[in-house]
Amino acid sequence: MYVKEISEIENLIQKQAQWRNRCINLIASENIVSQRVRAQAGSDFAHRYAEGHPGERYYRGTSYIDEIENQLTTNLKILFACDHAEVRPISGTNANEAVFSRFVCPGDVVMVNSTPAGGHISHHREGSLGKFTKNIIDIPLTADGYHLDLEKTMYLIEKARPKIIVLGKSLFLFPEPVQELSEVCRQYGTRIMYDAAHVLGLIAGKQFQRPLKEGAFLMTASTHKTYYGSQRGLILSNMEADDWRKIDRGAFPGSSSNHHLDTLAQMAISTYEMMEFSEQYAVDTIKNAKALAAALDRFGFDVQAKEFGYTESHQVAVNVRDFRGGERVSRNLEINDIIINMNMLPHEPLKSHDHPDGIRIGVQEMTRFGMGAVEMEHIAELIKECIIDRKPVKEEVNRFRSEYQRVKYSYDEPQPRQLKVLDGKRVKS
Ligand code: DSN
Repeated sequence: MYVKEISEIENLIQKQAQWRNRCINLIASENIVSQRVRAQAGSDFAHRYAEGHPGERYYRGTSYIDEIENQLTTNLKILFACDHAEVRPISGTNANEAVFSRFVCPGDVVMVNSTPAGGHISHHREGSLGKFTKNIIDIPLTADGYHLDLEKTMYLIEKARPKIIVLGKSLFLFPEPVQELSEVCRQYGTRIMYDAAHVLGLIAGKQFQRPLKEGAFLMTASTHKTYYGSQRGLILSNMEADDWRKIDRGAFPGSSSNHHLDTLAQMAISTYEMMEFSEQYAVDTIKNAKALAAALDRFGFDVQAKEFGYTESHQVAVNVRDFRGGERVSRNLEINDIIINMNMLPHEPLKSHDHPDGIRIGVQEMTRFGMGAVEMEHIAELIKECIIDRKPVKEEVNRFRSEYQRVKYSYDEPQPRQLKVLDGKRVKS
């Protein structure tokens, strides 16, 4: 009865894959998984349940996922040098909710990055945090807007005694001063929560700050931005066992029931890829972001934080008010198969969220396809031609992108041909 409708959906799925494969994808919160990880999407685990912990499930039939989950947890503890890893949240927001639901009570003060400053929606009054307290205050920023004002923040911590300060954000150009705040936070009983969603892969690759080492009480994250895993969430920490039990209950039954076992198995594979390749990937990603920022600046764009070297992450922020704002610019780029998102910049009032001055660009996905500084220069040129010269660039975007199809930093790469022994002779396999 619905055969035609189903075909239409299948057709849309195919069209999406073909289209985004022709595009220069620069959304800072996305990435692609390797072929090897993708091949496991929709495995038998996609149909199963496994509430609880490996070996102590509420369901039978879980012995294989138990083994996978144990391996993943062990590997994450090694990769991030921490005592605890909670892998059951199915998204970054879900991970944040697991924390807020156990550590924030009505009336508690919590300090966060404001939305224009880049704070994630789950840290806010309208998002997950707002379900647990309304007493949410913004972290003060320095005049440039991209750094926390240390003196004012310390003063506020002393006066307001927040239960938690949430560092880490979605417009995330520079490391947060975790170490610098850790002493004053200890003194006033404030716990530092670090939302590493955007920079998890850079932390894994040891090219960004190490929040847990610097004094963060815990780190939450999603697993599919600079950490090129399946779409899930994580909580990592060195906290005491009593506190960790609260996180455990926050994750299940607090913020999830079943935890989507097929993407968990994919995440276990991605984590091995990260263990092997994240260092080089993080180095290349940050180098590319700096190269793209410098080229856009040279072509006449108002690239943010120039006096600080533009960026130390995978992101670049640009004020495009002179080109009719982020909404118009992102739309024009999309017509030309360059995909970015409009973004509020720190100087903007909250009400500008539908028509902000800014765009946010992330280079992590194109880096994964093997692009380097030369390619970043070409992407900047295409953006300039599209936005400043108002020329169509779609054809060149598609041609250029067709040259970058293989997912690097993974076991998808052609391996050196193995020599194997056959009948006493060494031959190529
Ligand atoms: N809102 C997403 C981002 O684009 O940064 C993260 O969840």
